[in-house]
Amino acid sequence: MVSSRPIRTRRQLQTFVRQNFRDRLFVSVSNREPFVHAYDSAGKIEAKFAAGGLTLALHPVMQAVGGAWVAHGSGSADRATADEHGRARVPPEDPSYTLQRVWLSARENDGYYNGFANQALWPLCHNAFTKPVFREAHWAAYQAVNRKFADAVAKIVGRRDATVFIQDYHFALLSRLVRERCPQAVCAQFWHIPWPVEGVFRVCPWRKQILDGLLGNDVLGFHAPAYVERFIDGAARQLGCERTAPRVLRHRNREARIRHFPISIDFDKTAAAARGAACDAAVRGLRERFGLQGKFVVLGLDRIDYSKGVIERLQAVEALLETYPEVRGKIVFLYAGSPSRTKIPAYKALHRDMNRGERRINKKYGNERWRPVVTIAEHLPYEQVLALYRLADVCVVSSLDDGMNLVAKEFLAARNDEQGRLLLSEFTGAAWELPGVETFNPFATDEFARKLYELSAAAPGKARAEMRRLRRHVRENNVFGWMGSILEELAALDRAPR
Ligand code: GDG
Repeated sequence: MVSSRPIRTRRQLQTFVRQNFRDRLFVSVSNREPFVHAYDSAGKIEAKFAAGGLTLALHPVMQAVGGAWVAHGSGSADRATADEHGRARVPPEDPSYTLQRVWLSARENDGYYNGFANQALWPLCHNAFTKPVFREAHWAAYQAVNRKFADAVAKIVGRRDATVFIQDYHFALLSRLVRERCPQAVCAQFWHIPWPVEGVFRVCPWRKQILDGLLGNDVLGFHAPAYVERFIDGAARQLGCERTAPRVLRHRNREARIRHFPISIDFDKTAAAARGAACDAAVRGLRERFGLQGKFVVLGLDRIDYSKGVIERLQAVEALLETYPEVRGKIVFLYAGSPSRTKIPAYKALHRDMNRGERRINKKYGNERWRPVVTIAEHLPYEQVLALYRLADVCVVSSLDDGMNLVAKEFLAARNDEQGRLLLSEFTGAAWELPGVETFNPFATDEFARKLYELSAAAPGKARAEMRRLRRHVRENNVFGWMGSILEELAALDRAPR
C-alpha cells in the first residue's frame, strides 16, 4: 500500500513504513552511529544521540520498523555497551531496534575514512578543486572495510527478504557485496555529495569498480537532477551500460533506478527551538561576547572544509573592506567554523591559510574598537548555532561545490521574524532547489564583495516576501518528505517485477 498523500510529518512517515515494510527486515548502514556511548570525565557512560539531518530522518523509521542499523562503533564505551556480537538495543531509554557495531582498527579507519573516503572520493566529487589523493593502500583499506560491513549486513539478513538502505560515499562498493551475500535483499543508497562530470571522474584509477559497486543498488539517490545526469552519463561511458528507461541503467542483467531526492531539515523543530528562551539568551550572550551590538553581521557557518569556500569568503570580505571603505567599522564577518577531518594534510593547510587570512585582514583594517573578522573555530552547541542564525543580518553560504547544504535551510527555518538575507552560492544543491533564491558565484571575488556591500546598504526588511516564500518551501519540503520519497520509491519497486 503506497499512500497518495505527501509525507510531511514524523508520524506520517512512521505510518507509511509500518504499512509498507512490515513483511521485510529493514537494515540501515552508515559510517556514523545513531548512538555513541562514551565515558565522561567521571568514568560514567553517556549515550549521545548523533542529531544530524540523516539520523533525524532515519531514526523514526527504525523505531517504527525495528530492524538493525549497522555503523562503525567509534565511541570509547561502545564495546562496553554492546554484546559479544557488537549489538546494542537502542534508543537506550526505549529500545526499539538493534545497533550493530562494526569494529575497525585505527589502521583500517585511517585508510578507509581519512584515506580513500576523504582524500580521494570527497575532493573528486567536489569537482577536484582540491586535488584528490589516490593511494593503493587507502583503496585496499576502503575495499576491506566495505567487505567487513557487507559481512555484518549478511549476518543479519542471511537469505531473508530485506531492504538495505546505505548512506553515502563511505560505501561505494557495499551494495554489490551485499547482493553477492544476500540474494533476496533490495538495496538503496543515498549519495550525500555531488557527482562530478565525467571529465573529472575519469581521473580516479578505480572509477569502473566504483560505478560497478554503486550499480549493485536497486535505487541510487542524489540531491539534484544534475548529479543524476552526470552519474548516468559517466556509467554509460565507462561501463557501457544501457539506458533502458529514463534514469534507469541496466548493468550485469539488473536495473538500477537513479533518482533525485533533495534532503531537508525538520523545519518545525528548528523554527520552534529558535523561538525558545534558551536561544534568546544565547543571542544576547553572543552579541556581548563578540561586540556585535550595532554592527552589520555577516555570518558564515560550516565545517571547516575547503569545499565550503572558506578562503574565497575571506577574500571577498577583504575586497569588500578595500573597495567600499564606508563599511569599515560597521560590518563584522563572523565565522563559526566547526573543525573537521583535522588529521588530513589538506585540512591542516586550510586552517593555516584561514588563520593567516584572518590575521592579515584584522591587522590591515581593524583597530582596538573593531575587529572585522571574528572566527569561532569550535563545534558549538545547537542553541548557539540557532542564535547565530538569528543574529545574522546576512548568512553567506559560499560553497565551491555542495551536494545540498543544510545551513541555508536551517537559517531560513530559524528566521521566524522573516528578517535577514540568505546569500547562497550557485554551486549548491540548495540553489537549484530553493525557488528564486539570491545566488552568487563565490569564485568571482569582486561580484561576491559587491553583493555583500549591496546587502549591507539595503533597507532592513526589504526582502521579507522572499524570506516568506523560501521558508514556506522548506516547511513543505522537509526531511520527513525526503525520507518518505525514498521509501515510496522502494515500496513501488517491491511490487514491480524485477
Ligand atoms: C553533507 C553534504 C548535504 C555546523 N557547525 C556546527 C553544526 N553544524 C551543522 C549545521 C548543519 C550541518 O552541520 C552541516 O550540514 P551541511 O549540509 O551544510 O554540510 P555537510 O556537513 O558538508 O553535509 C551536504 C549534507 O551532507 C546532507 O546530505 O547537505 O551538501 O556536504 O546541520 O547546523 N552543528 C553544531 N555545531 C556547530 O558548530 N551543533
